[in-house]
Amino acid sequence: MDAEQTLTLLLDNPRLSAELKAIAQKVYDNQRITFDEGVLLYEKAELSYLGALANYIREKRHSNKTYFNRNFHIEPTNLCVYDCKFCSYSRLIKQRSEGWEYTMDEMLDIVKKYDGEPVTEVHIVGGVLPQYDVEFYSTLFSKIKQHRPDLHVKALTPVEYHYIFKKAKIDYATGMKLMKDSGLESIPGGGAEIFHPEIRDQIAKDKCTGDQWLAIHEEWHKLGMRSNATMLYGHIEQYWHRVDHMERLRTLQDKTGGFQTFIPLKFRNQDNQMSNVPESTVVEDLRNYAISRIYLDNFDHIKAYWAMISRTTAQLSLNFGVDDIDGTLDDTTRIYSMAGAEEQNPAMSTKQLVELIKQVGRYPIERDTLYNVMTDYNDFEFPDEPKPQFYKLPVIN
Ligand code: V47
Ligand code: SF4
Repeated sequence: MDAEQTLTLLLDNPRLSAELKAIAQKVYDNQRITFDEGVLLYEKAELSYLGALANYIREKRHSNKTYFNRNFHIEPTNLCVYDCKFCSYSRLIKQRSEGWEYTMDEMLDIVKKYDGEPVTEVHIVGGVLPQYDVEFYSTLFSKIKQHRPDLHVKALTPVEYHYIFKKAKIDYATGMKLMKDSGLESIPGGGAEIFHPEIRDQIAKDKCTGDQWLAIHEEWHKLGMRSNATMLYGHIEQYWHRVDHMERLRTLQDKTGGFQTFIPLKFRNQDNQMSNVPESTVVEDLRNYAISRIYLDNFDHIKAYWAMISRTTAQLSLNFGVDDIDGTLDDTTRIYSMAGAEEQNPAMSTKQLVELIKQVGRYPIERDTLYNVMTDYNDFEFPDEPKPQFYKLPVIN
């Protein structure tokens, strides 16, 4: 049965409540759901219902295609002037002796380590420290581009940009233009957390507000550039805060069209000041992916960060609206390993990721940052792939 037949069956189900049927009909008719309907989905919809709707949208947009990107990370430092309660980089958690603060040359050495490797993107993200200012980052970006012009620089979040522009006494528009001219090509989705001040003030008090986060992305989009958005869910927020978060993103996306991908980030409770807060269940994670896919009708992609949710949940997520999986290579992103990532060593080779996607009947597509297709792995044979071995089973009489 395909995704359309599944949704049609659901619409014909006499036991489905009128309100959930109305939402399913909207999805079938390609209509946008409202804020209240978003909350209703979180409060009342079962996983199988949500999966039917989200998978219908996913397959209409992307059929079986599942994207991934070969990138590597640079984390300039694991120390931070801010004190986000969920973060293991926070100044209250991290003792200076356990910290690192890379110099410009050390960061360039990391880039050089990947010379000759088939990576298309460097993702730069980490803590906020005073020495990493406008001049530092603009020089870093231009040096990376000088060294390797084909490497896409996806770097920093509005948290860093707000901090460094304020210090340099320049406005967001001037700052983002300067970053673009220095070699910045896109902005990752981090720093969004939960926009609503009722929650943000409790978990991420001093850093940029939700409005400032959105304003910086808006300036970036005005320059014709693309970015991502995240949502840190499953801690002290209520369902309506999640819908409010997505509503703000959907509204900005209507205005600019600059977002590419939405990445729900499951709150992990190790090694931070919120260890007493229980983590969401797998069922809740899948429901959240599905509702994101349904609500954000103007976002092309929903991405799962497999290192945080485990390989099996990542596979499952592909039936709940996700069409993109993050993370290949020997890319041990420490921000996650420290927060209690599902995988102790979150490293997966391209071959393993391709297999993970194929095992659940989807088509792996390697993309670049802007979703240009690099390699279609559907019929691809890895050169060093061992030939399948068949063993004769003993005949038991
Ligand atoms: O903003 C911090 C999150 C984010 C925890 O754009 C935590 O392609 C869970 O944004 N539990 C940074 N999450 C990472 C990020 C990202 C990741 C992958 C891809 C992209 C992209 C962006 O990490 C932070 C924060 O929301 N984070 N601590 C934690 N305990
Ligand atoms: Fe700093 Fe970002 Fe961690 Fe907040 S989430 S403490 S801003 S590294």
